Amino acid sequence: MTRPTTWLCRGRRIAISGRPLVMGIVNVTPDSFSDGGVHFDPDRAVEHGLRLASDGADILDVGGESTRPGAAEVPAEEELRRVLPVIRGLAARCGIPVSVDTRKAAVAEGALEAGASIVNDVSALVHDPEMTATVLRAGAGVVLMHMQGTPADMQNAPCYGDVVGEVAGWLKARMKCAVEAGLDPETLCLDPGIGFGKRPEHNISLLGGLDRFVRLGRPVLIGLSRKSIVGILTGRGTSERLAGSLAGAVFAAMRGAHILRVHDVRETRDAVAVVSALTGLPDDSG
Ligand code: PT1
Repeated sequence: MTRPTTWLCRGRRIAISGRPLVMGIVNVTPDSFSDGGVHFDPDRAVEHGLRLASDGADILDVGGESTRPGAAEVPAEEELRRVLPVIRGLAARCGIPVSVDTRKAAVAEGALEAGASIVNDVSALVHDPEMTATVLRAGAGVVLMHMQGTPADMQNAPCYGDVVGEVAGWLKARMKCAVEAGLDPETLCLDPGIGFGKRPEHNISLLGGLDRFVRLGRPVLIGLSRKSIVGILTGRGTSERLAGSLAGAVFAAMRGAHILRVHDVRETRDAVAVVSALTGLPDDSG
């Protein structure tokens, strides 16, 4: 299987052949699991995003609805009110592609109009029947993520026979469905959804079996920054999970992950620079 070399996002080709890219998280929510409320004010959220860009982020992911376990759904109008000024500000000033983390077509539509070029949909175009048409019209890049259940109920009783096989099979089916609907396969990116309807052992299996996702032929995104899996393995609270998160990021990079979604951009860039040099992945930093 050839390694994909680009990710097509609204006519812009993001190079993904070398070191893993770092996607910086910009939460605009009062209740996010690790930094909720910190950047709830739009100006401060833009400032934070610009800081992540100068820290070396390759992509910024802006989200106005928390999808952590147990989180409640946010109405589209409220989600739009939160993310639009931030996406507008960042798209105009940050110089790197901006992604919107949403399951709603109306939010994606507004975000794309405001300058976003990627839709990160944790429901893989399932939640909103209008989402496929929205991303198709814009030619946006799309992250298809796997989740068992919904954020509200996903941790109740996650259950799999062969978690890696089931998640890979499901992502492959979602990819086929997207292409049949007219999306360019080159716009797609895949994500096994660490922490989304998974027990600790499921998350561990998914990371160990990451090559199965890489073999699907599209870029693979991994988000485990500060998540409870890191907390369980280290015994640390959300604010003390940097070292564990970096170890997970390095492991994912070594197993072929193309994009790492993280809170701590500067530290992850350093970790990725070292691991890339030692494993012979080209690194374009300098
Ligand atoms: C992710 C991701 C995301 N994660 C993509 N988008 C979150 N593509 C939001 C916990 O167990 O991995 N990939 N958007 C955040 N969601 C969670 C899930 C946060 C689980 C925390 C946990 O602590």
